[in-house]
Amino acid sequence: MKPWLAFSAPVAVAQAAGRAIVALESTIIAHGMPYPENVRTAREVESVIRGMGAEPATIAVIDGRIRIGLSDEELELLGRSGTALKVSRRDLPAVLASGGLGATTVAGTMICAALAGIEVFVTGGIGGVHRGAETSFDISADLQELAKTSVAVVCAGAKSILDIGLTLEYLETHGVPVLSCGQDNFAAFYTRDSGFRADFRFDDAMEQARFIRTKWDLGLAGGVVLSTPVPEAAAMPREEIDRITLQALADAADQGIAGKAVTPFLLARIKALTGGRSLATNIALVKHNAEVGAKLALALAQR
Ligand code: PSU
Ligand code: MN
Repeated sequence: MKPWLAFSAPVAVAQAAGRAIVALESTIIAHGMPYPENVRTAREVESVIRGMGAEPATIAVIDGRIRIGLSDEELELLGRSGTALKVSRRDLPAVLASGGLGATTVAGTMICAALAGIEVFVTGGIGGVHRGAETSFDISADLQELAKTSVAVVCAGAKSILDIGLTLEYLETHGVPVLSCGQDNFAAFYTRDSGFRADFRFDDAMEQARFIRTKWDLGLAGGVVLSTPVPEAAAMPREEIDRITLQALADAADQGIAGKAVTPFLLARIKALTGGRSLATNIALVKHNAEVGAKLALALAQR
């Protein structure tokens, strides 16, 4: 396995010292936000994690290796290339074998983090069961990855472009616990409350770590979702985001968008329809997730 993995020097040093490491995805950089906000946010999120005493490890595929930890230049490359492939479980062998540039999704990043021995991964929002999945069969590979790969995924819930109720049902079926930090309910990305309860609430990182360690000690392989809501001041008005979401979904249907293009299309449409305000919310919630994730990684490393 090791020939496929390449650790940056800071991540290698942190790992050798047994320090807390937090994985970060790169699809959010290459396909989730526009340049240059994407690169700036990626750097800021890394510095939030460093400031909390943990080591960030942004993950991508570059020149035929899975890179665990990127330099500023590599973040820049991913952020402005415009040609990075969106890499989920299905795509990983192809991008490695071809030597292309790959931005890992939640599923792709979980796989790479697990290979690298990293237990905590911070993202914005997880993929899920799309609205209308009963006819489109569009269910993100993120959910199957959560079912089998033992990484804790810290997020601000799932976007309302998805069917959040069905997403939670799917996770329950696959035995994936959904924890919430700071409130009882699962978060809805741009807004704090999805209207659905999380399975368990743990506000304290030591409690989260105890739950997660217990699951894995029992040999119950698979991920854990830790949802934390967007900070109040950065949340979007619910009615506005609901209206814009419906518009974006209608546009996707009109244009026949399908497969892996669906999520990036919807994210870009929402950003355009909110006049860029959704981007500010997105940036704020990722930084907040980074704080929560760093605390969790420190607690897991301490146990
Ligand atoms: N949701 C977001 N922002 C994102 C994504 C999802 O709010 O950037 C990205 C993540 O990388 C996630 C992927 O893993 O989209 C899911 O894509 P799909 O629905 O095609 O599985
Ligand atoms: Mn899909």
